[in-house]
Amino acid sequence: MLAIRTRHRRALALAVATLLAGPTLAATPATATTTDYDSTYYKNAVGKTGTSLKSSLHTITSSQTKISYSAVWNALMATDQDPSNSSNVILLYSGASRSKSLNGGNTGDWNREHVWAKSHGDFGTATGPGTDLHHLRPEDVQVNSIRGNKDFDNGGSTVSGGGGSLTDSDSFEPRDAVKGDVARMIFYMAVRYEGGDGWADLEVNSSVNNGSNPYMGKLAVLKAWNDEDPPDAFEERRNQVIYDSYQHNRNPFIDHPEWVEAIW
Ligand SMILES: [Ca+2]
Ligand SMILES: [Ca+2]
Ligand SMILES: [Ca+2]
Repeated sequence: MLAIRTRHRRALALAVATLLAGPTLAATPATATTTDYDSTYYKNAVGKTGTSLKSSLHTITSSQTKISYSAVWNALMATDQDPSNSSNVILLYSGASRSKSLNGGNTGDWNREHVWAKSHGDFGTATGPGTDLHHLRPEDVQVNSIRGNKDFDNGGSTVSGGGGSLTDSDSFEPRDAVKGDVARMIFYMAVRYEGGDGWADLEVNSSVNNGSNPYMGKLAVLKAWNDEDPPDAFEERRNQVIYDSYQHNRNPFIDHPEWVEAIW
């Protein structure tokens, strides 16, 4: 279903681009599509499903440059820059645009949110999963604190300053516009970290209250969010900046959201 919808979206974008460009440029899409990587970066994964696809994507994404936790500050200023104000970043859950210079730990500052809560697998902020930009986002200090290490699920009451996010005692539901972003970050972590590199094997499960176990829930909810909120230009640009300028690896589920269903 999603694959069909994604193809429709791309086909529509191409049709519009062709109309705008006129007949002389009809043979050349105006913008690159993520599928450009299928014959290169994803060459060994294309056509596979299930554990075979997961294994291929693990190998592909494990070839990466790792950065320090202190370097994450400047990286987030680039990856999450407000498209309409280059002095600001967009905060993940709240959706607010805030000055890059307000990075820190005080009220009104933004800090480095681990979307895969760092206590789930206890990886901390040493160079590794705790500094992997594919799941790190700028977030308001207080909203980040409210999310804490909760698993993801639907429901709860409104989070103050959370842009429409909801929470209850055991789970957090981000605003609609980033539900898919959150899901694809979680699925990236599950594929990237398989326990063979000195870190815990991170996996998605169907629970909340996962605590310090290396799991994140809930699988069915995250799958639905991936479907409801497909990748947009902000998320795709972010993936490209991480690939080009920092880690030189990609989040496969931003390029191929249908691979979520193919694996899980
Ligand atoms: Ca709950
Ligand atoms: Ca989104
Ligand atoms: Ca894993």
